[in-house]
Amino acid sequence: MSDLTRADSFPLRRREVAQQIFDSYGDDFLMITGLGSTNWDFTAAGDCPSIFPLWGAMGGALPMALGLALAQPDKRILAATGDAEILMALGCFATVAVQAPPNLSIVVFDNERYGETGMQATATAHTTDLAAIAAASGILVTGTVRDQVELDAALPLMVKGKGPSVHVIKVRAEPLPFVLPPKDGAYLKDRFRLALLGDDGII
Ligand SMILES: Cc1ncc(C[n+]2csc(CCOP(=O)(O)OP(=O)(O)O)c2C)c(N)n1
Repeated sequence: MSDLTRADSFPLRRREVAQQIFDSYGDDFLMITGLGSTNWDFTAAGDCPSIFPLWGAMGGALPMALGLALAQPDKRILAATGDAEILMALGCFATVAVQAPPNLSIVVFDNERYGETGMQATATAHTTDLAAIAAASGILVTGTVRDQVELDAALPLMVKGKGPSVHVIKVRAEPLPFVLPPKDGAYLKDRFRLALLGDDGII
């Protein structure tokens, strides 16, 4: 039987994990953060123009990151998002596996909850193993990270390793204060394009 409260005591804390990922990234990184909590986590870690936060487009993080990885092969692309967001777009794992961009890392902050909408349990609190689905889709580098030792081992793969990769990080289910990125979509798009393309990015 599943334990719907086990995530309440997972050792890894999402804000600390986000900070460690953010601090490990080089100058050439571009990041897509999924709607809701991962947006707030990476804004807290260090809001910057090369992070594009998706405010409400559930299911959009992987398609956007995949397109970016294919269009910008000289950049490292990181998609960081939640378990429910991934569950809404599971077919993307298959497309990522087939396209296989070596510069794409996918990190799932799996709190086993729909955090933003009331902490209802997701399928990962029951039976669903997202890393296993990614592997069965054909993504060669996959893993589940449950504590700091495993995170320390996985971090170099996430930020430097050959992709595509999927790391599912089991993070504590905890309500945290909002740390919101800018809300204006046109502004976010422009600052991201400027960071990537310079002045030519704005037309
Ligand atoms: C298409 C769509 N359906 C529902 C929502 C409402 N919604 C916003 S965040 C969220 C849950 C996100 O959960 P998860 O991706 O696991 O992130 P967490 O906040 O738990 O880290 C939902 C259902 C939405 N924004 N878009």
